[in-house]
Amino acid sequence: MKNKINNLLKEVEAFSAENPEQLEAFRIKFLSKKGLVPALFVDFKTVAPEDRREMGQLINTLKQAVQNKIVNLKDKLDEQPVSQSSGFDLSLPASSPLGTRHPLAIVRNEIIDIFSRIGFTVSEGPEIEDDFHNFTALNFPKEHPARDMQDTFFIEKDPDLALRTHTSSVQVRVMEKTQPPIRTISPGRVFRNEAISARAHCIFHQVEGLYVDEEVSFTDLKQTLFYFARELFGEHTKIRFRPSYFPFTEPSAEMDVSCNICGGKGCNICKYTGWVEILGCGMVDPNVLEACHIDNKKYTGFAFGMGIERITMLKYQVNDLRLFFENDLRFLKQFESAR
Ligand code: 2NL
Repeated sequence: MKNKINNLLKEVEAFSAENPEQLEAFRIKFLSKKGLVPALFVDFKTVAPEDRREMGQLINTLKQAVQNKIVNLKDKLDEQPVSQSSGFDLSLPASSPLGTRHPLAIVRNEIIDIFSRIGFTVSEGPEIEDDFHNFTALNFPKEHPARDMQDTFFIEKDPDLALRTHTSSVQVRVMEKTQPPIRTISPGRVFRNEAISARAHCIFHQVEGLYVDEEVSFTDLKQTLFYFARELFGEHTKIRFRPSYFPFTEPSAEMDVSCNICGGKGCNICKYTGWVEILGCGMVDPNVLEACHIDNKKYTGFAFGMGIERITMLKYQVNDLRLFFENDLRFLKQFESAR
C-alpha cells in the first residue's frame, strides 16, 4: 500500500494539463466518490494498528498534493490566452523527431540479451591496452604479424601501448581478477590498421565470449553457440564448424550458419554455398589460463569472437560496411527497435 501511494504521489507530481478537460479528468480520477483517494481510505480500514499513523499521514499527503495540483493548474490554465483566433493552438506539443538506435547497437543489444538469458555477464575494459593484455597473455608469439605496425595502431610515445585489436584483452583482465566459474561477454570497439573498403574498416565492433569452469568441453561450446545462432537468426538455423587456427585457442574453429537469405539453397550473399561464416571460437589455450593465474589442470574453457558489423550486414542485408560509419539519416532511419 505504501508503494502504491508513493507511486501515485509521483504520478500527481508529474501531472500536467493542457486544457480544463484534462484537469477535470484528473480530479475525477483521484477525488470523485469512486476515485483513488476515497478508495485508499476504504483500504485504510484493513491496515494493522501499528501502521495506521504512517499510512493515514501518507494518504492525507496524497490528497493534499492532488488538491494543490488542481489549484495550481487551474490558475495556469486561466492565465493562458485563448489562441483560437490566431489559428494556432499554442498548447499543442511541438513535433519532436525521435531518433532511432544505430543498427550496430541494435544487434549488439540483441547479442547481449541472448547471452544474458543463459547466465553470461557483460564486461568492459580499456580501448588503449598494454602488450601483455592484448598479445602476450593471449599466447601471441613475439614475432606474430598482428604485433606489427602494419596491423596494429601503436601509441607513439609508448611502444608498450596500442589500441586494442580485439576485446579478448577485456577477458584477460576478468580472468586476472576472478576465479572460475567465469561466464562473460565483452562487447566493444576494436582497432586494426587496415585500409577502409566495403568489407573492412580500421574501427569495428566485436563481441567476445568466455566460459571457464571445471569440465567445460567442446560440446558445451557447440551447444551454446547453436542456441545463440537460433536465437539470433531463427529456429530453423543450422550450424557447422570448420577447423581453424587462433593463437589463443586450441583446438580452434570457425562457425558457419545456414544462409538466412536463401535458407541454404544458394544465393550471392552465401556465394552459392548455403553457408555464411559468423564467428571464430575454440577451447581456451592452457597457456592463456596460466598467464591469467587460473589453474589449467583444474579448469578448461571455451571462447569465441564475432564482428558485429559482419553479423548486422547478414541480418539486415547491408552490402557496404562504410554505411555504418557515415551516419546518413536515410540509412539510419530504416532501423527501428524496441530498445
Ligand atoms: C574472430 C575470432 C575469437 C576468442 C576470439 C578468446 C579470448 C580469450 C581466450 C581465448 Cl580471453 N579466446 N577469444 C577465441 C576464438 C576466436 O575470435 O574471428 N573474431 C572476430
